[in-house]
Amino acid sequence: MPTFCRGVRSQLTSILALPQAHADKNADRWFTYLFDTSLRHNCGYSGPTPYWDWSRDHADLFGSPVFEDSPEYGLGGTGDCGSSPNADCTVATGAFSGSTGNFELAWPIPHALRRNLTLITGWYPNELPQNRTLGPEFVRNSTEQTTGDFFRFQRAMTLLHNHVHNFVGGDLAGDCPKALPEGDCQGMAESFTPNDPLFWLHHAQLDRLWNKWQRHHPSNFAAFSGLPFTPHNMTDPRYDPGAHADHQMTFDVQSVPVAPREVFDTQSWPLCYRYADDQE
Ligand SMILES: [Cu+2]
Repeated sequence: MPTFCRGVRSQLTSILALPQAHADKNADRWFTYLFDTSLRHNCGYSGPTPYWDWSRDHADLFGSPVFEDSPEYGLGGTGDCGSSPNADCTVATGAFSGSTGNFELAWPIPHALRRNLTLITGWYPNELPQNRTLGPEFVRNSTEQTTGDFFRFQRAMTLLHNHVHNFVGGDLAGDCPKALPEGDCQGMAESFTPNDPLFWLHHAQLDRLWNKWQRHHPSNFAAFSGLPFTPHNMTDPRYDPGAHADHQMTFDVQSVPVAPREVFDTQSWPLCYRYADDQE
């Protein structure tokens, strides 16, 4: 499945220059779309856009087929984090294995893909174990019990979002490469989480859930507010009371700004895609 494509890396880095892109649903949709478009234009990719429905694998996340060892279709498993002092969780199996030499990451320093699969419990107080939160029940409640309330839906998605990043660890969790002094990574973690190709499968899944929520009830479809994680804290720099459906989001120097309203409907221009399990 994954074909190595030179040039995408640099494109990606420029798409990535925006921390905001990681924070909310519509930015996510456009961001994933830009990456997908780049794969098609620059690499000639013409297949479907994959997503990882981790809720199906929640009972045994470690055994999920996405982590298979096959160099042809497997994304590889966890890395070696402890066999020697230099071990840096480098992924040694699957298509992106460091040993194949055809997948080298450039940012924040040249390094091989890293993962450190770890099931975290008690990350937040009074919280269910990570793998239960990622299960179908929580997902169903999030999409079906939050009608008309974008903020509550967004909060549930943020929790799911963070859990997967943290479970996979390594690049996806923004762990600093060992070869770089910890201080040099300060504030940069988010900028290299997309190093792991799994990033796109995870974000496509979140986009799919937003789409599901939008179609669950008419009052959800265009429900959007720019409020991020902490609405009670007005000093949070991520709090943007001015954000609304027509607010132009700028991404990078290469792409035109886009307003949330333009990406509400995945099935119309400019997006034009449909999820395989969408109702006609
Ligand atoms: Cu993310």
